[in-house]
Amino acid sequence: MDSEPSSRRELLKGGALAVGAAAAGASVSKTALAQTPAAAPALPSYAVNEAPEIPVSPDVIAYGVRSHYVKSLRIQEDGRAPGTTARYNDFGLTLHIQTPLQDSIGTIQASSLHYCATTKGAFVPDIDPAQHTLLIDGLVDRPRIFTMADLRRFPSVTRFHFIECIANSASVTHVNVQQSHGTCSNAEWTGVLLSTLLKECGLQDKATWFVAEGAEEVKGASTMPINKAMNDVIVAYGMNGEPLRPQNGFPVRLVVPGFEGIFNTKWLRHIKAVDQYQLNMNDFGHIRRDETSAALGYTWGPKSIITFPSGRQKLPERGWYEITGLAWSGNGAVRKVEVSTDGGQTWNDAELKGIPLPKAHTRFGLMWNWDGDEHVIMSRTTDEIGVVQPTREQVAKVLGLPYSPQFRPPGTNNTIMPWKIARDGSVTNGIA
Ligand SMILES: Nc1nc2c(c(=O)[nH]1)N[C@H]1C(S)=C(S)[C@@H](COP(=O)(O)O)O[C@H]1N2
Ligand SMILES: [Mo]
Repeated sequence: MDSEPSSRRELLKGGALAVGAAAAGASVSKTALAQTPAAAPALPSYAVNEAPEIPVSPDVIAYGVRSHYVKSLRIQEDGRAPGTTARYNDFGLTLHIQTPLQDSIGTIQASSLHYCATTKGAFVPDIDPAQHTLLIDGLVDRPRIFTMADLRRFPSVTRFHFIECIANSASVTHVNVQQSHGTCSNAEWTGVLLSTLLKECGLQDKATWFVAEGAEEVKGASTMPINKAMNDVIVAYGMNGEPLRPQNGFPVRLVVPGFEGIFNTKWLRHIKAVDQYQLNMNDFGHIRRDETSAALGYTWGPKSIITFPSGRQKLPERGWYEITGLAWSGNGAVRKVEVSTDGGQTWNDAELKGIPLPKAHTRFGLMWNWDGDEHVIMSRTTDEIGVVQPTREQVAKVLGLPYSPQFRPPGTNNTIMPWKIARDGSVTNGIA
């Protein structure tokens, strides 16, 4: 009986000593260390406010709020503060709300911080799920209307996927990650595979495309290849453990893994199987009448971004830091992430945190001892089908476009993003 606790004590002692030795970078014998134990620092004291000084409202008990010390917030596109007027463009009201990826921890965005985008005059509709239905018709043997309760009776899937708007990384002058990459988020989605519902309705062989439209006035409709529907599209009602938020499509939306954000139809009302490409308002700039070119062209290539240290952050002193960020690809799972701390001359393999999931964010990290000099840091990822995240220079070359240091690829931009660390530790956009 006695031996177990004492040997455990030995083990703990040994463990602590081993850590001490590693930290000191010294190879000292256990006995030598044991004779000179470091004095434990005194725990600093501070005043802890306890109830009833901090009132706990019924809302806090019923739903919960984060600590008031945590300030991370979404912003409107281009850095506008929350609550300011949305941008009007030729199509009507276009609103992008960006997630603070620079503050993100782990791989998912809390639903309250997930980015939001509406297009072409869309406003967030207030939908009663008890009234809402989804119609599937067109080239099917048994057209059918599903209530939300009907959808819950089918076998569900729960999967992590990113959604990324084509407008993400639309400029090269952004000052921080929220502006450069905040129109992309990763969440856990729960729902029924669209293939399950299409089979239930007796999808006909001649169907080659499908159209999905939303419940709001402008419908947010898109046309997609039927092969995508039969592969991995989710008719999702759940997000991060609860029903979707209204801004993200409550009560039901499409999640079209890996495709540009616009295809992830929110407030989903109608799916129609068709045998040719249908032109919708959403398809401006996206027209692809050929199914293969559509499937390839709508898919996000491999992409990654360093979230720390990144624009507007500051390293307080030289020494060890974990360079960390997120990587993803519309082609499948992330296979590899490399980090450069010398402007892309040499690359080091980063550690992938957890098992990379298909078409989902993967967090990476690389320990780095900052020497106090100026550095340009950047990450690049390779996905499971072997595609490597390109530089802007490579994209310009492939597209035959003139390259300048400020070159911004047309369409989806998945190019490598550099951050510049100055001698005072401040971090800025490394492109300009
Ligand atoms: N019905 C409908 N679906 C829509 C939109 C819309 O305006 N209406 N916006 C699309 C766009 S442009 C994007 S990028 C994604 C954003 O999804 P999120 O707001 O959940 O991040 O939803 C898409 N689905
Ligand atoms: Mo979008």
